[in-house]
Amino acid sequence: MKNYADLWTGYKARKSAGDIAVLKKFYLSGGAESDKIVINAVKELKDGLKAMLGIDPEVVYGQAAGCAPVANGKDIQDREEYTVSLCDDGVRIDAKSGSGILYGVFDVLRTVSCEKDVKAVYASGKKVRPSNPLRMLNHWDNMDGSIERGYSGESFFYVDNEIVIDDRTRDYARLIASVGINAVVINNVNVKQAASYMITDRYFDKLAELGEIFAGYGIRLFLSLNYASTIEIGGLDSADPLDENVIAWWKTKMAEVFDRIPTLGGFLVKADSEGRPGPFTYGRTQADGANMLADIAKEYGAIIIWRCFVYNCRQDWRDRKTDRARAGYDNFMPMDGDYHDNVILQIKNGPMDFQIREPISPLLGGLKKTNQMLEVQIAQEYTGHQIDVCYLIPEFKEILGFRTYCGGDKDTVADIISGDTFGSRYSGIAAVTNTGNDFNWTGNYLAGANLFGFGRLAFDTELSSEEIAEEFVRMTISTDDAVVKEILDILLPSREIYERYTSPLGIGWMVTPATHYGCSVDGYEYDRWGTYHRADHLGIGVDRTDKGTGYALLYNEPNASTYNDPEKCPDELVLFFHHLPYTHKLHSGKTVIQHIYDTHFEGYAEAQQLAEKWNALKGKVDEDIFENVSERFTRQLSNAREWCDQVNSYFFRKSGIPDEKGRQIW
Ligand code: GCW
Repeated sequence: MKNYADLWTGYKARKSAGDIAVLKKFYLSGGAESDKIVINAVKELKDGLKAMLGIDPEVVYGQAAGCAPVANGKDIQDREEYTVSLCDDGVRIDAKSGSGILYGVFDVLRTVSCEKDVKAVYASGKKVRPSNPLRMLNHWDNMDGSIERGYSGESFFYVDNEIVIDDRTRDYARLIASVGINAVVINNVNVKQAASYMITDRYFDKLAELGEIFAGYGIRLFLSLNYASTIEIGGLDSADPLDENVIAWWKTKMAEVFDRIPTLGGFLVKADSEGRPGPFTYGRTQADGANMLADIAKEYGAIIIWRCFVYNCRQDWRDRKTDRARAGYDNFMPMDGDYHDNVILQIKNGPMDFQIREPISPLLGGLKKTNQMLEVQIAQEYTGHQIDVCYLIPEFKEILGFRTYCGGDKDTVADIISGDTFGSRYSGIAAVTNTGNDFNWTGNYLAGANLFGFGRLAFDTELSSEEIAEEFVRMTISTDDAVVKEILDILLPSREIYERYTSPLGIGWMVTPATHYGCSVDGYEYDRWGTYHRADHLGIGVDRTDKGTGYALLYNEPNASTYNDPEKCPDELVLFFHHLPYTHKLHSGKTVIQHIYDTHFEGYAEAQQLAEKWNALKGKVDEDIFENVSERFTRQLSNAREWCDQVNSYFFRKSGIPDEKGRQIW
């Protein structure tokens, strides 16, 4: 018995939709028959079809007889794209590489698993090109087995400072490859203690083995790097990126690392952030640090992913000039064009941190001459710890669809990170992952929708939140239409419901310090982290306009003018940008204070409705899944109630303005 769930690679028996005879034969072209990705793909295909439909398909390599190719070589521009089409006696998957074949196979398995009609889906040939070059998961796993911001058990990569490789590791590779992930960082960006030694002989053999397993599923292994390795493990007294000894040390080190871990794709670096070392210590820029490492890594075809999460975390709360939201822009924008071509800047969204609602980072659409990646978080650090259900794909869709007005037609965040806008070679999207060694991988079973959904969306940013959620539910919970509908009704509104019972109008924070779960309105108000709501008896919000911190003006027009003006600013972000009286009228027609009361009462009531919906599914879904989610809902409701009552009481006590509807406020 496995001690973990198979989730969407579980392949339970399926009803055949339409004529499935065509699934008895597959023509694969693109990858070499001996390519280990192709071998894994064929095994997956055979295992999957056998388990779901009892079919053992014949697999033929190369050109299929009697059916014309749908896509010719010219159309297939990207090595990972694939085309699935039908011919008289079978299905063909055309690709340019093993990865393309693998993704094509997973496409077919998904179709069968969702009980869709294979002939209808592939009748006119389905061609899919990944939207993003890099589709990455960032693990914040520590080598002692703990996970920073982990809400689903311990790490499955590490126990007691050793790397673990077992069946779960292999199944993890399958699981994430099946949704299109092609890169993974396996250690926390806060690289300390044993993790600093990842790039030493102590771990090379295991890392090489792990890299090979991932490579078998088209996934590149990456490591987070300690910027001050020269000091911490190298015995030097400096990490100055322009120091010759430092450069020489890294040259020797990287030669060794890439020799011993040939599949390694490169490194992710958190520098000069929250106590981590970086080039600022030596009076150098972020570009100096990133370029030094990138120039050395380039020889090995590797890349340096450098995070833009650089800000002053020792701020004085009395200081109203320093604005954490600005920090990424201020630290990275001035050097646009200076970062070398194998550096990618990884831009956290939002610009503050991963709050339930923030504007889009102005670096996206600001930077024009720099490779860039978007960073989101599916670990629910600020969004309910995988206790509260919070399907995040609608939020990611909003981010991707945001028009930056950086010039030209292709100006959305999706365009930028796909590499289309500025023609960049390296770009993409990363998520801080929500996995751990819990049986169901993600704590709350429904949080699996975020892991599944992130991969699917990163691969195809055109997919809708609804389509993705439906695939997840059909593949992992139930194919019964009525059950599917009920679960979609829980997942789809869950993010907005979470937003309603937590912090209002884009102000964010108000969370319990350190853990970040549960309400504490003033928890961070008089602290050093730069995260304030500035509420007094008259009003609330942070003035980020031209009269305040000037942050609103970092956007391209017309976004800058929209955000700068409280009359134009969208309601959901208005307190992020403006300090407003409680009596200020929103576009909705409500006052700020009445909006706070209404959304909190509604949000709590809606959370109760979600729980009721789930409880009505007893007996209709697997008992373990039912119990897992049901238990989480119990905790979600007490959390939502606290948020509702504490936020409403706090603002009633500050403002003295009663609720128009006379509901109970404490
Ligand atoms: O939001 C903060 C988290 C830290 C995290 C940091 C980061 C890994 O609270 O735990 O550290 O973001 O993104 O680096």
